[in-house]
Amino acid sequence: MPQKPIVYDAPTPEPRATTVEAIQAEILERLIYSIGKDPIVARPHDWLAATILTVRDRVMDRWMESSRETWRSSQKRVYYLSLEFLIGRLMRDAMSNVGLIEPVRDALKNLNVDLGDLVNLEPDAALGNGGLGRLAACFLESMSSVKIPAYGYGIRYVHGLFRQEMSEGWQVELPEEWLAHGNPWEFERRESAYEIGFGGSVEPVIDPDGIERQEWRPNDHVMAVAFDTPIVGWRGARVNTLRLWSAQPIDPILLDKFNSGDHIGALEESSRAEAITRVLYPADSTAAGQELRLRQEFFFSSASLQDIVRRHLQQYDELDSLPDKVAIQLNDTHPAISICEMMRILLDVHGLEWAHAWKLSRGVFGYTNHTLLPEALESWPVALLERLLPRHMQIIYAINAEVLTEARQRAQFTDGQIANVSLIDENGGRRVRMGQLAFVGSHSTNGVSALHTELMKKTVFSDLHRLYPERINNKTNGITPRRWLMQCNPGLTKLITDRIGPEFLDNIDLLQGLNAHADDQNFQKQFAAVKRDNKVRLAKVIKDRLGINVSPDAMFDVQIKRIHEYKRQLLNIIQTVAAYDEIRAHPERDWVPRVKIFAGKAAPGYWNAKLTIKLINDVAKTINNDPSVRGLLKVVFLPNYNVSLAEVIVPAADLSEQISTAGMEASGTGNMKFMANGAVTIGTMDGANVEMHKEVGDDNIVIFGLRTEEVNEKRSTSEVPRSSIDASPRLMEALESISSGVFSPDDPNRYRDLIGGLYDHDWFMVARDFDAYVAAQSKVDKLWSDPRRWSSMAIKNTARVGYFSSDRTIRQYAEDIWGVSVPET
Ligand code: 26V
Repeated sequence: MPQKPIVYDAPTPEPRATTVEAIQAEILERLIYSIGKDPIVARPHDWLAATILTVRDRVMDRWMESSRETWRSSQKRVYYLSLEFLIGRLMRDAMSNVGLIEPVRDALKNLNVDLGDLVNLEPDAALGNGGLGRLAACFLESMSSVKIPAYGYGIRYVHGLFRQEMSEGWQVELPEEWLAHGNPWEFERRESAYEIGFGGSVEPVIDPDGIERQEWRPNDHVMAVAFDTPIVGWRGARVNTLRLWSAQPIDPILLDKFNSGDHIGALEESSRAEAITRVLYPADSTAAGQELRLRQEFFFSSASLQDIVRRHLQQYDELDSLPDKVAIQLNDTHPAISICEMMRILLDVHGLEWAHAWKLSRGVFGYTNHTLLPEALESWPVALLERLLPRHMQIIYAINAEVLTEARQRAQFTDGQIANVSLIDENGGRRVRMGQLAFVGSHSTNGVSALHTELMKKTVFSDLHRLYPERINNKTNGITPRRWLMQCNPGLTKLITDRIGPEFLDNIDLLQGLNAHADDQNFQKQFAAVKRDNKVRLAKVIKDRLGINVSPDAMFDVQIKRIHEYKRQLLNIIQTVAAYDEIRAHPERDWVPRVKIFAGKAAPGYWNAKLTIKLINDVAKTINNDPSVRGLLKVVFLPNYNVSLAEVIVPAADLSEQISTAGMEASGTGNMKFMANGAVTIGTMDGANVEMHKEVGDDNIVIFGLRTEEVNEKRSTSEVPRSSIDASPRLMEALESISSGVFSPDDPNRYRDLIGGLYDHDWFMVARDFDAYVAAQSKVDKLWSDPRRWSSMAIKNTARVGYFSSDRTIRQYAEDIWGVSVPET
């Protein structure tokens, strides 16, 4: 039902002035009238809030204009559903995108406040685990920048990803409090609140027109309340909305209980509701399987779907146009229950017939797969779904019946193939496979790099691919060049601008213009000088946080990402130990000084990952304190890796470690950030590394190791890793020193099992790839020893990063999946 006619041309006040004087006056005004602080007693957080409010004001007019424009022109809207948005800080991003950095800096200076200090005070919004969440954040920014009417939908977790501290080299998890000082960016929308049901029963009811429908009668309810954050694109192209849902009790004081004197009972009820959005699940490699996680998934899916359908009806007053006006992208399977919720709304609330609803629904959804690791593929016990979401379970059975009948009749599938495509996994206790649900409920299923997409077709989704051969497509990931080049590396941005002009700021492909300067000695020197400045800055962070001195003239060799066996931090640290042995054995040789920099969080329950962190710290302690190393090798583990820390480390990297076991990293996006900032990659033929290799050419990247097929072969034959260890005295020596306690004299057996795994199965090919990795590192040393060669490679990496812009990725989603036209500029 249309609620109220929309008036498109209502008056708005003049946009706020952007002069230094106007900004300065407004910051003061905000401080006094919005924060309630006298400038003479205001604390840094008060200045930060006042500054954010002042910046926010300057995106409001564009925000309103963007949404009016979408209403006025009846454009299709894109909804990006993600349980994670790893945003980091927003203030510098927003200021930079609307060109306010300089005037705000000057205004604050006049008020005796340093902008840099405020920027570093803003909490880092870590509502995500790693690559998947950061991709969602890059996509939001790109959708605004390329002018697509879009909404991000997610959860407003009270606690984002845990804060990592070190206790004697072990990871300790502490709760993170990003909302402790309030969040000036967000607008609470109490009027946009929806009831979310759980549990209860399903009853058939007869419509007035005699048709039987199903009605879900949940016995448990919570409210989803919207909090909106504006996301502004480059040069203010458009402002989209990130809408995050917060769970609140239906009636804050549950009057009946309250009146009957059960004050405590009423409050218990309210904390039970709020528990749903209290904390982000901190594992990104194993499906959690807890009921609370499923509640989170349904809670945010249902709220988002109700909101989307309400907005559509308000504008169009009918549902047939849904696929023409709405595209919903599912970021992995976490929001896949949305497909059932859409069907429930269409069937039970709006009385559509099954076939009609199914066609509309499938026309709307697209699904992105981000991992093929079996342990990360979500599935839920049928019994749990039946209890928590009985109507949705019925719908899953109905979808399954339709798909399996089609498989049998049209495609003549065998029993084995039927079992593969079924939404119900019958091995062990019966479970619903969310990947299969997402695939069959969408018109598009995409992978995130060329290699990953091919593997999807061959492995997890092979039979579904046979049944629906048009559905799988590739959309190689990207990163936003605004945050990951222009903002985090102003020195390099200025150098590039001086050399090829500022046009690349608006068309990142123009970085190609740098190719012509890659061998220009003068430019090489300037490029290296910028890198050195960034290394000096990082060296200071290392000194401040860890008390370790590192030389900015050494090669900064960096591996920063979640700690996981498939990412092989273990391979890197074993090679470090081998290098340590070599340096001591051959002090007379010409060693290239290196600083090995690690950072990353381990899932709290992932023992081998946590042990790897401890190993890195143990090795660091030994090597950094051994005088016979003469400073030629340093090892650094920077605690509490997050977006803000990445923004300091990435511009300072010389060498980017992208060394996952081939076939296991779906894409990687850190690899692209380093490339943009002129680091050389050492990597395997995995994920998007394959495409980076293609873009920069074999001479400008160092590739090593087993290819995907070789990994599969090794795993399927009886070949044992022992032979690679026996054949490599260097490896054997390093393994023996670690496993016998050289780095853990306080607990000599600490690493026995971890290293034992390499002799035993070596699932991740650490032993098998070791010699190739060592050879690749020697090649890196050689290249480094020729500074002109190295600079030329580094420059060419930056020059050729254009393909890995998330603007390109988003344009491809828009064209191939969403059916949204993108304006040329
Ligand atoms: C899975 C799970 C399982 C249930 C518990 C919570 C949880 C949270 C996240 C995930 C997703 C894991 C998949 C993932 O993060 N994939 C990464 O996606 C990046 C963006 O496409 C890609 O660059 C990385 O290669 C890929 O590992």
